[in-house]
Amino acid sequence: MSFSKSKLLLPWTALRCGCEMASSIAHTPAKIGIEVRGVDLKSEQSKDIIEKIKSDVHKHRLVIFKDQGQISGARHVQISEWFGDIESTFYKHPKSPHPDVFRVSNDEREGCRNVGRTGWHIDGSFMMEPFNYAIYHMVSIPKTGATAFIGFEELLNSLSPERRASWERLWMVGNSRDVVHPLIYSHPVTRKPVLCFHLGMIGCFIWNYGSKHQRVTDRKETIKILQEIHGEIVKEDEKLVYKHNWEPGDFIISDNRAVGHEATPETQFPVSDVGLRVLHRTTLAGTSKPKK
Ligand SMILES: O=C(O)CCC(=O)C(=O)O
Ligand SMILES: [Fe+2]
Repeated sequence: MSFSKSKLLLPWTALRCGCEMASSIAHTPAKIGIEVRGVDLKSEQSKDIIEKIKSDVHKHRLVIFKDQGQISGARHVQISEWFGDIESTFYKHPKSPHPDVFRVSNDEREGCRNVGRTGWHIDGSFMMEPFNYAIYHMVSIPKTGATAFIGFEELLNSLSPERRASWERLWMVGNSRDVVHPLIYSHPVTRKPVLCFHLGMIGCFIWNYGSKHQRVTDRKETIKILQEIHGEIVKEDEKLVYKHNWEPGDFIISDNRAVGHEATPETQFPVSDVGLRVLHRTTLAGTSKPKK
């Protein structure tokens, strides 16, 4: 995988305030996310660096820190707290290093299996206030087992005007709780249009929610719309998709509301074939209900 150098080298270097470690930033191929080298998240960071990281997370949607070695559960939680309050809704696996760290694996003795495998999603789409950020660190790297991401800006820009107009009229209803969210809404920080969905956890859609033309989709139409969304994400040989192939020491901060993601099938390949996969993840409590 090759990365083109971006022109963003300077701010990071400058913010290091003369530190001997060279920082560099490069864009990922699908143009979502940046790779950052030369920042050691294990050590304390200045307020300026933390603010720079936060603004880059909103600007680039994924900030991929390279060469971080093994970050402990406690440190993962500390870094996460830069972004707000952690909210942990998941099953606590006995091997989790911290109660606020979700441990995902291809071996059920090591972590929760089949996470993120039921469809493209944002984390917490079924909550009143979906998670603001998701923060990932792979602590045991398998030979294969990428996490796939899609930038919502790119996805929305790629739609035909007709499709965009029809999605603007859709609201999603979660299948387990009575949560209704607009499929397309405005990101509260960047004000850019983004999507809210979980293709495996939507019970139905409502057309023109709240208007007198409101209509709930039946199962058949629901499936058709889910397939339509999936088809737009993976169209043209997945040209909009960024597949992150994990390398040792990767630590990713994502703007959960600005990107969709899915665990690829390879994430569940057996340990005997691909080696042990263990991913640590935290999620940051949402602070607003999606609204148009
Ligand atoms: O295992 C992965 O690559 C991602 C799983 C997922 O969707 C999540 O942790 O939120
Ligand atoms: Fe997820």
